[in-house]
Amino acid sequence: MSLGDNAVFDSAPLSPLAGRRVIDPDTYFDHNKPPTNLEWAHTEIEKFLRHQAPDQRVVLITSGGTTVPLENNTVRFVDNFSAGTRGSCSAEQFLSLGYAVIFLYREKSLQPFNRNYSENTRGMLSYLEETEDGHVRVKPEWEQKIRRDLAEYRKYMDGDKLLMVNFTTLADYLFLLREVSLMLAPLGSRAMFYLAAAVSDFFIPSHSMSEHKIQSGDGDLTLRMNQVPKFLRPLVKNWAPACYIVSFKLETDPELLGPKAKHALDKYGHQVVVANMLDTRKWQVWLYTRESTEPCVIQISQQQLAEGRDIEQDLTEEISRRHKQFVANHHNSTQQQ
Ligand code: PAZ
Repeated sequence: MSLGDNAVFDSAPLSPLAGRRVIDPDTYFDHNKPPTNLEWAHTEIEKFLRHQAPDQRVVLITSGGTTVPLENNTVRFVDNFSAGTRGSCSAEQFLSLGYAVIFLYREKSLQPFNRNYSENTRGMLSYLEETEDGHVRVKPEWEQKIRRDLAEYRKYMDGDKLLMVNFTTLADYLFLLREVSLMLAPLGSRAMFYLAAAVSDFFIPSHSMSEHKIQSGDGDLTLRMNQVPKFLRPLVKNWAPACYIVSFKLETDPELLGPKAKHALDKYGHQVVVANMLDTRKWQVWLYTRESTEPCVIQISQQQLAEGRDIEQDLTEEISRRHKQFVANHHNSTQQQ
């Protein structure tokens, strides 16, 4: 790795996979800085959970992509494609299904209800116009839609049904995920994790990064990145073992998607893997569970897609139905004890 004179090289043990370095999750937290909003998030989540009824189902939705900084004083970072459509749209659907939603999202990615005004190439000003008497107002053709979205947004925010917490880097995300998980764990089966964020698989540990902007004077830049520890394992086994956990798997090679989704289920033992392909993710997903050898396909037609139907409507209904069953099974098994 050539990251300038300040770079310190990571000394984590080499895994049996040649050239790959695997760090355990605890070591990760010991060597990276928590985000500045961690304490704020803790306080807000505590308040949010206190306001929920005892039988309220709560879902943590993660959304958007994590960044991986290349410098401690970050000028450059590695990013990914995720816009936050899946997460923000699913948040709206889960709210309408009666869930309380903690929305952990990448700063500046799509947010529930607001997403309708930032997804396209228009800027905010294109929704506004100046009246003859010099006031600014929403263009009449947008008024009904904006009124509806605003009313929904206010209803859920003011009613303590939607809490939004943002992250930017991989480290922000992982610290916040652990924090929320530990706080949701006491809810047991009533809490769901819906992990739709696109989380980087590789990173540069903080102590191995250049402190300042990498200089171009040394010629080509070679990056060597560590493998991010698999956080699904401690999430399922230690942080929130009684909760309902839905992870997502994205691939571009169709041959890999099914085997990798099944492998994740076997390895981590959680409830559902939602598998999707990069280029068809807006109209086709597969649900893998340990109860069935064949995945459940959720699909909408091209026409429905063109007419503005979101696949998340069907996806969240199916997940919610399965979660309800999980809660009921858990209830029955505790009654019998
Ligand atoms: O955010 P988006 O709507 O553009 O994309 C959603 C998605 C493809 C990131 C999500 O459905 C997903 O698969 N998340 C997990 C990605 C992964 O395998 O890490």
